[in-house]
Amino acid sequence: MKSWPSPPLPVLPPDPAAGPLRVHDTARAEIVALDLPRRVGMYVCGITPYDATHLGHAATYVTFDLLGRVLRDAGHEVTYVQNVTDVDDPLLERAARDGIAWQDLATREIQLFRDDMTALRVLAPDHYRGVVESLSVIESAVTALVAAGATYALDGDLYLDLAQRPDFGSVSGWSREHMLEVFADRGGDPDRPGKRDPLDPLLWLAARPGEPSWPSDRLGSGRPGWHIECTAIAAELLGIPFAIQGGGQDLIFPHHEMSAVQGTAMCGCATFAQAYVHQAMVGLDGAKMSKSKGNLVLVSRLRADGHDPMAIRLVLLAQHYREPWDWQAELLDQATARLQRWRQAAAAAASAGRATADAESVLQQLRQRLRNDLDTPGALAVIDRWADDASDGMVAQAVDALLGVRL
Ligand code: 5CA
Ligand code: ZN
Repeated sequence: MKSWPSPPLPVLPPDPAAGPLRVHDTARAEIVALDLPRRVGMYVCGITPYDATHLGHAATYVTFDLLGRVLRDAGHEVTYVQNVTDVDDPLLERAARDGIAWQDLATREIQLFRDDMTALRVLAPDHYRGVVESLSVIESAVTALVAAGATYALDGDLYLDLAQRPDFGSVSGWSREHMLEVFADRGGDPDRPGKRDPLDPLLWLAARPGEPSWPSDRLGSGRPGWHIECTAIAAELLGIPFAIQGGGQDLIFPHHEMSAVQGTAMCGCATFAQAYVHQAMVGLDGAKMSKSKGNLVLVSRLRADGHDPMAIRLVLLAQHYREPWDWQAELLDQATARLQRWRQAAAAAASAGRATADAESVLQQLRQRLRNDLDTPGALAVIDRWADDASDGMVAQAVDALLGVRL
């Protein structure tokens, strides 16, 4: 489906001393130096469009925007794929509650998300894919798993048989007890009688009265389970294995664990993605900000209240992606003041119209910080110091190219 317009990406002087990009990989539970080919694939889990973009979503997509910028700056060609879960239980339930067609709810919220991403200057994915438009790809993926003998049927529904999958657990590293604690709350059905293992993920849900379904000669009418949508879309557009699987930490289990184990079962290979990068949860008053709880601060609300989207972006960048944090209005005040300081410095530098050795050092420090596990608080401190004795217009270009903040 249509994504959104990408902002222009300034070209920076090449970096002769580009070191490896270091980032935290959930599967290895440590910061790793990424060893990647020039062309890399990045798959980031997109929204389920039943409510408007909140700051937790924005934090996740700005983090992966940043990772994409840093990869490009290090000379990689990035293919960025993001999905939209435009049919799934939470969307159907919300549409029924609000007396609106699920398709209309999805269309409205996807458009709002596009507008928010555009305002935040998030580079658009190369492929923005909904589930509904990917049904034949997903159907083929499930069919391949059936043909490989990796599945079993239960009253017309299909499950992956985890007992056959020795790599299950390798993404999260969680114990079975931990998995079982959260599975039901995160879309799983551990208590369904007849499942071989309570954790087995649903691949295909046979048509139910009153629910949307699509015909399938091979599987019978139905609709896909949640995890297989991401496995199938990533496999089609990036191939398995690909470089980076991303999303919020709430997706580590079951979503990314299941997407990965389904992916390795499909390709008969050992790895689904080379690194799993996860954004910590953004909260409000001590609880995870979530559409299901309704404790939301919406990007669109802040924009409508007249806040500069670049200040909103700076609030997000001021937090390290692996540290959970709570939204507070003062954070936006601080970011607004910081943006003003930076803009004054950029204007002063532009009118002075000169490039100095200082700018090269700022750029180098910025790159160093970001390549070190996306150290955005450190990167912002570099620009703060520059703004204190502003001397060079090139820094504004670097702030735009690497941090996505237009001064
Ligand atoms: N459609 C699925 C992924 S395939 C989904 O999780 N959708 S979502 O709308 O619930 O979330 C969209 C993205 O925002 C996911 O990557 C999720 O991990 C992330 N996210 C959701 N809530 C928060 C939060 N409070 N803080 C940070 N990230 C969040
Ligand atoms: Zn996903």
